[in-house]
Amino acid sequence: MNAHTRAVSPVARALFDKAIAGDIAAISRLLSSLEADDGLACSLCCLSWIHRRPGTVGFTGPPGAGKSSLVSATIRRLRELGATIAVLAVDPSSPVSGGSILGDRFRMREHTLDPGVYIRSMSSRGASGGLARATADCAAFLSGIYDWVLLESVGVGQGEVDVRTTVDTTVVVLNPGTGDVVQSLKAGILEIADIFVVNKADREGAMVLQADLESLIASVGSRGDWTRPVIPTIATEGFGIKGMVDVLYERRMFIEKPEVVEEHRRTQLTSASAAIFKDELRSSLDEFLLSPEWRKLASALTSPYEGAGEILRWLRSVQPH
Ligand SMILES: Nc1nc2c(ncn2[C@@H]2O[C@H](COP(=O)(O)OP(=O)(O)OP(=O)(O)O)[C@@H](O)[C@H]2O)c(=O)[nH]1
Ligand SMILES: [Mg+2]
Repeated sequence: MNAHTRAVSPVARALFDKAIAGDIAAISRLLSSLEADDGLACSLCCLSWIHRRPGTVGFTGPPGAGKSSLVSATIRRLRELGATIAVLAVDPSSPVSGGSILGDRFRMREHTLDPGVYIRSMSSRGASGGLARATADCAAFLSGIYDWVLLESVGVGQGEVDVRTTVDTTVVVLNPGTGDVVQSLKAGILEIADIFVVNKADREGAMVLQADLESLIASVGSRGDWTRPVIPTIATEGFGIKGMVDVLYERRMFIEKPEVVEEHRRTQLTSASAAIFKDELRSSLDEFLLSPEWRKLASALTSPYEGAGEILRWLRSVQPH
């Protein structure tokens, strides 16, 4: 783990300085570096976390809920307000939503020539959750340059947990008439949402879903002083988007409050640190389990608990480099 405690390399520093000044080629190179987890990645990650601002917003929800349409409408509104935006479109690896990439590209097309909008696709392949670990670093980095960083995460399930730790604000997108409320409770969506959007409000049942969500939120109480709003939208027509963007600004002001900022930062650094540690631990363990030392130990084992004990002993004996 020595790579993660090493001082920032001068090469990384130079690249970072160029990127933070808005050099698009440097921005792309830097993001590729973070994504590839190459020799510069650790230094760049460190710099990115130092410069990050609380403008990262994740849109999550079931497949087809209208996340991409909402992101696109949000960009439009933020541009009207003069803000600059980076979009991290996480290419889903799951076969369920794999077909949506083309559609997403199409929905983003109107923004690709706008110099105030930077769009980058990232792959989520290989990550256990919906967002690759590098996404958190890339989002942190881009937040230092652009006023807002918008992410769309793949589907429901384990992915949401990642969204929570990657972004400052999580928007959960649901639709009427799909039994989403019960399902989302099961998937722990209530835990992760900062803002609920009832999209496709042109469909029947939108008001019922909104009322259900509001009573659900009231029953579990607010998180800190932030009361989670439920906003009806029709993303394809731009309905409700102005109000939703106003809430994004309110949320940002809330996170920037001195009494919240420290706690927020601590929570995010804790999750990001734990994610890195788990990754490192997993690869070290995999390596150990292939070693001659383990083969010898495994031959003498009488139970898996004994084996787990041996692994624990090995872990305690591992010294940081
Ligand atoms: N009627 C209606 N249709 C909508 C609305 N918002 C989005 N749609 C449509 O719903 C479909 C899915 O929208 P997307 O924005 O691709 O949804 P998504 O959540 O990004 O989908 P995945 O990325 O595949 O999970 C598209 O055909 C949209 O045109 C809405 O408010 N009302
Ligand atoms: Mg989409």
